Amino acid sequence: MSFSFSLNATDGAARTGVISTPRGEIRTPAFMPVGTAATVKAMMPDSVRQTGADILLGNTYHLMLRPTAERIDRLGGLHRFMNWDRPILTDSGGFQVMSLASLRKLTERGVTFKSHIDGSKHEITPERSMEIQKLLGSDIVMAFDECPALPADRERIAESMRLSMRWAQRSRDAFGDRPGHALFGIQQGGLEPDLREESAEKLREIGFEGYAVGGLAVGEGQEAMFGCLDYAPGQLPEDKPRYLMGVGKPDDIVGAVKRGIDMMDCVLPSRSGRTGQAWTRRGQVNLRNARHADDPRPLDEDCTCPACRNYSRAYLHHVVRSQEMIAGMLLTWHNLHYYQELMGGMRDAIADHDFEGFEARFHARRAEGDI
Ligand code: PRF
Ligand code: ZN
Repeated sequence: MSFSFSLNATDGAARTGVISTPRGEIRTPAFMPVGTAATVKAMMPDSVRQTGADILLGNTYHLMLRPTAERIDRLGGLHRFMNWDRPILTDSGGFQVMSLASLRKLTERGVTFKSHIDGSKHEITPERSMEIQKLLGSDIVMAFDECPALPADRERIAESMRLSMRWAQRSRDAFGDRPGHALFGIQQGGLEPDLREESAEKLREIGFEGYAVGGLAVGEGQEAMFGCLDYAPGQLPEDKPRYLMGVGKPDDIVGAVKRGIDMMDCVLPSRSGRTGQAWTRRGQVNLRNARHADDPRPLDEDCTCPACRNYSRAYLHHVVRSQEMIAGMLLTWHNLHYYQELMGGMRDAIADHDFEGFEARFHARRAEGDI
């Protein structure tokens, strides 16, 4: 069986469909929980699946440093290593080098850097990134790219985008022919429509199984991001999945799907769960807040996750304040469950040609606020 994408319905620019892979189907729009270090922190893989996730994201950068891609390969690949047998998408490393590593040096060849863990020296090139992602056994491999933080001047954005496009070609050449596995190209070009188009044209020319919109959610703000998403997805092939990297809050996700995005990932639901933050239909709730201390009600009475079915706000408040491990476990579960419900709601609304109604209800409930 090979890798394919089929669209089931569209509503305006919004789309719903299915990505088929030998490791299972991915319903789109899809949210990918982040499993950076071969674990979605505080969650067992079966629990992640129970929240409704079809696919996880892993990271080249972290895994190459620890425990190394070669060790994971010797142990049977990332799926077996972390006990997740469904699809895994891996990011290619460049973006994480730029945000986490020290002494970074960028050349035509690739990037050299010192590990944020032990200061050891490493290099990633497009060829090495493809090799690492193959050793991991990733189902969806990302091309190796580079992305400047915004705001940046146009010349810097153009140069960086053109370097990423040369790396995209080298990534395609090094990836080779791997039936059942996909390589996604990554569009760059900041907030400049003509640079985004130049990037998209180059990627279309090379040819990929899917296309990411990269270089957004890097400091430009939601309005500017939506401004770019008003045209960027439309510059990419209609018959291939479109992935918005590293986004975002629930309202970012709804706005991105409305503009034609099929896949997203973000650490927010898992990371904020570990700091006592919950996301619900009524917006963000901070369980550390003293107003929950005596509250016998569930976090969200409409939610069917274990945190909401079995525990009170008072209990969640207590374990957050006491820094008990179960606080991170329950809130991560709830947040991932909420995100997956949100995606399912959007898939159904698009199939029913009622995305507008969905969006209106989404914003109305948040406007009421937490009660
Ligand atoms: N490129 C890669 N990974 C990323 C990004 C990117 O531009 C972003 C930007 N939001 C997040 N993760 N390779
Ligand atoms: Zn819940």
